[in-house]
Amino acid sequence: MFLNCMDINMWTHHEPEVGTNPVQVEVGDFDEAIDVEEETVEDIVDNPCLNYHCKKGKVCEVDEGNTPMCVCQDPSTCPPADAEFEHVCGTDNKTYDSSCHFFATKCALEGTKKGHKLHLDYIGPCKYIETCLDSELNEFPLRMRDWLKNVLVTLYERDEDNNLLTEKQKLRVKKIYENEKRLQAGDHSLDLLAHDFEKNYNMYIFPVHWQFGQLDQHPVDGYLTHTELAPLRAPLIPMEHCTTRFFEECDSDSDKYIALEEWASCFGLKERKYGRVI
Ligand SMILES: [Ca+2]
Ligand SMILES: [Ca+2]
Repeated sequence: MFLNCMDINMWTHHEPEVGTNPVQVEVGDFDEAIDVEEETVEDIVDNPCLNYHCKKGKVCEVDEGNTPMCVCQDPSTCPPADAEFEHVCGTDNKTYDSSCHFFATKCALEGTKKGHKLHLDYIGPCKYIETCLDSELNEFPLRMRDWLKNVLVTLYERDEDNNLLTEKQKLRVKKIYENEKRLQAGDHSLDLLAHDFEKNYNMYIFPVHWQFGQLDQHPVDGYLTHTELAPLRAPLIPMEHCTTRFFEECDSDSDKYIALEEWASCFGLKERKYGRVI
């Protein structure tokens, strides 16, 4: 299956709001490695756990002194999954009922080598994923760039008062949207996509950078960790068998982080254009 068959609303089963940027919506689901500061709120007398935030896989409990603390959640307390799309596949190639079950299990393994290596791999039950051939890998950025551009244009069209984009972002997308030479969304041949990238190169720069900015949030440092990339990667893998290989190779220096420069270059952007658009 290819990206150009994908609709912007492919994630709507998680978020019914049409046109919402899937990436913004999903971030919270993958914050396994993001340590949220565990603050105590003094005013809450009755339930010290109210407003006490625990990271995914943990729940708040009070000790003998009525002090709240985060403990691993018992997977059996996770709400049962209503449908198959709530299942997730771990890097251990095991299907978990839901991301809640996954993170609770991961929490129980904290401090072990197994736990350290275990990540949420993709959304949906584990399945056989074809090997990505070199020729297919080369097509991936072509389709992904086109898709990112269409996602942005669709967000812009539907934005109105939703503020899905900042004013500055809207201005940038407006330029793409109003450009008559823009390749309209559709099922295009790879030749046409390649040709359009060459001809309308400037229209592709912002969507690629915008996506990076959407993901680079914890922290905002110009690098994507595995966890930061997850909101884009995890729903894509079951549909696009080159996803894993593409992002692995994006990390060209193999330091486990995708730097902005690495990101831009794996989408085919030329180096000298980087700084201008962020
Ligand atoms: Ca980051
Ligand atoms: Ca890297």
